[in-house]
Amino acid sequence: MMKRRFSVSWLGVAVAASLASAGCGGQVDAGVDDGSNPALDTGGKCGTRFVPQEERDAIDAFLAQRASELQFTTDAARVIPVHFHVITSGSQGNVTDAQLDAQIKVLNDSYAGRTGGAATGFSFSKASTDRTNNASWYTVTPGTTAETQMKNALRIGGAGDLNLYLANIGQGLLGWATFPQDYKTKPKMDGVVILTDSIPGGSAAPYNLGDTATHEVGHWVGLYHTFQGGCSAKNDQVSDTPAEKSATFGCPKAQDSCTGSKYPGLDPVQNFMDYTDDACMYAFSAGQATRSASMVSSYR
Ligand SMILES: [Ca+2]
Ligand SMILES: [Zn+2]
Repeated sequence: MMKRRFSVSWLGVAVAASLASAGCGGQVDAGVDDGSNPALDTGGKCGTRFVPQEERDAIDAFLAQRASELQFTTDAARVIPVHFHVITSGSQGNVTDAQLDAQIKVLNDSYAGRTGGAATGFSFSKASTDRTNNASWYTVTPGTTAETQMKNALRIGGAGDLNLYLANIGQGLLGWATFPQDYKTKPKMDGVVILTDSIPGGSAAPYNLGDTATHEVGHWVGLYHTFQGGCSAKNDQVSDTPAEKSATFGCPKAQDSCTGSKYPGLDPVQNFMDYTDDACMYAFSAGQATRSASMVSSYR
């Protein structure tokens, strides 16, 4: 499918990147964290909610306390069972089992560091697949009745089970996810929703190599966007991902949006938690591996 693209301006600052999609509300993470733009409507490619700095700080305090109490180690392997929920509308969206297996392989290669990044302790195993013909769920978007109905009807397992919904998501979004800390209060809503055509063999080029799932599962294991917090000391709460001012699209060779001695390093545009093309994102950082292990150990 073609992704809609457009450019927007905010407070006179041109957001020059062509942004995939439109119509997203203030819940999505636009990468700007100065508190002045709760209704910023950039239309990111990811509809995962924006986690405010206070919540991020509280979580990190909890992780630090837990680490000191439990002598927490981050290298433990964890196999994550994946429950695929394929939403169809008549003959549309009915992807093959081989495509789902290919998506599992992308997740495993990405999280094992086989594509060039750091190895996390996570691997993924297809645990179940169900297929549901429902025209209104097929165009599900974040925060809707369709989302609640779909997840209440289909979700399987506990906090450590990854429920991966495939649908022809509306609003031009590629996907969205819930965070580990959200499970406790909304267990049925826990999971990841991705655009059907983003999986390997899908038609959502340049986002059809399976990295939408890699990115959204990154949120599900507790990672923020690399541009979370923009040019700030903590930005994405990961020390080895250089600060990045806003989401990067396309495939820039090198880019440095947060400059000066305060913000060393080039933008992590090759990181799975940015918005670049699938062919251009291939890495998690060691710090992200540590953070995600800590988050999953603490909350899942
Ligand atoms: Ca960082
Ligand atoms: Zn995202």
